[in-house]
Amino acid sequence: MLSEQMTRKFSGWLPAVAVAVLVVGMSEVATAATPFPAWDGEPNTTRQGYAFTSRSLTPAADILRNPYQTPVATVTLGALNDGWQDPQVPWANSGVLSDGAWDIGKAGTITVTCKVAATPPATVYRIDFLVYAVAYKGLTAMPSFECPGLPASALTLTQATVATDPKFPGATWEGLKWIGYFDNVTTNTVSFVIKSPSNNMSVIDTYEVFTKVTGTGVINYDAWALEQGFVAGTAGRLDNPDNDGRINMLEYAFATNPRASDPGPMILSGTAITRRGAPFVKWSPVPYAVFARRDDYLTSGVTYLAQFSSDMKSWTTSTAAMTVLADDGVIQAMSVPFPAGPKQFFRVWVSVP
Ligand SMILES: [Ca+2]
Ligand SMILES: [Ca+2]
Ligand SMILES: [Ca+2]
Repeated sequence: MLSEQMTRKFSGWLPAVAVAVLVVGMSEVATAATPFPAWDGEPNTTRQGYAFTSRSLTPAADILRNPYQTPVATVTLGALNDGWQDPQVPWANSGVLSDGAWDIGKAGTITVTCKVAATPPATVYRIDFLVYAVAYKGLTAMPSFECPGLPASALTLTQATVATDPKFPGATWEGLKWIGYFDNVTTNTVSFVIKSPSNNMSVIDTYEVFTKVTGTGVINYDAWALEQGFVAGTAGRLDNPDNDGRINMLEYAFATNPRASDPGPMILSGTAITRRGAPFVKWSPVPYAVFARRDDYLTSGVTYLAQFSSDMKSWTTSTAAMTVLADDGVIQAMSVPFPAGPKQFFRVWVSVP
């Protein structure tokens, strides 16, 4: 006979695993100082680079590795544009390598649309990307970047000076690197848009797009944290910026919102998860505990241990068969039966690499 006394304790530990982020910096003749993603050249990746050596508004890629489709680049000129910057014209801002550049005016755009996989996926997947542009910083302004379908907060920008302009003291060519990713994607075509400000023009020298598809839709903690747009200093696994008692690594493990207080338990309606949240206990038809487990827990390395105790001192990891009650595409509601005993407590241990 089971007592209704129970507790749910949600604990986390950090394993002694260092998470290393490798950024490989290389330079290349065609596109000065391109910061390559660590995964460039791996299977399921593409690369398309534009140096803008002609005045074509639909330039062909100067560097191309995309087995799925020839990408389409479109230059749309905005107000007060000076158009293509010819290397033969004195004073033109023709680029770091003097091979041509586009002054796209105010609110001008350069869009690259490409396939990142041969066909739309049968199951959801994830698209990582790195976009790199070299733009002129003088009387013109830095462009912004938009990836339709992604909020700006999902993008990380790094800016570094590539070269100075000897003709104009103080003017520079700036390298702008944006990284981000889509998850739960069901399309194989993505657009990448660089845009000049509405009140100022930009000159774009080079534009490169790298993509990588991951077939399983795996999202590790660091990628998840990047997508959340955390305020600096609150993205750690043990941080709890929304003060709801659930640290970030558990928000990740249970797929709850790390920026909104949502301390309640998960709610199921039939086989649907109507609210994500903390584990809960059901007493009929037999006593069992239910907790959220990420669909990608195996490939993302997250460990969940369903543990029971009769005294809250000694805990035993359940080896009973678990049942999937529901799946919303990100998490599964896992059911684990209570062991026999007059009084049993339940907790979930979570480790996140
Ligand atoms: Ca150029
Ligand atoms: Ca929290
Ligand atoms: Ca929360």
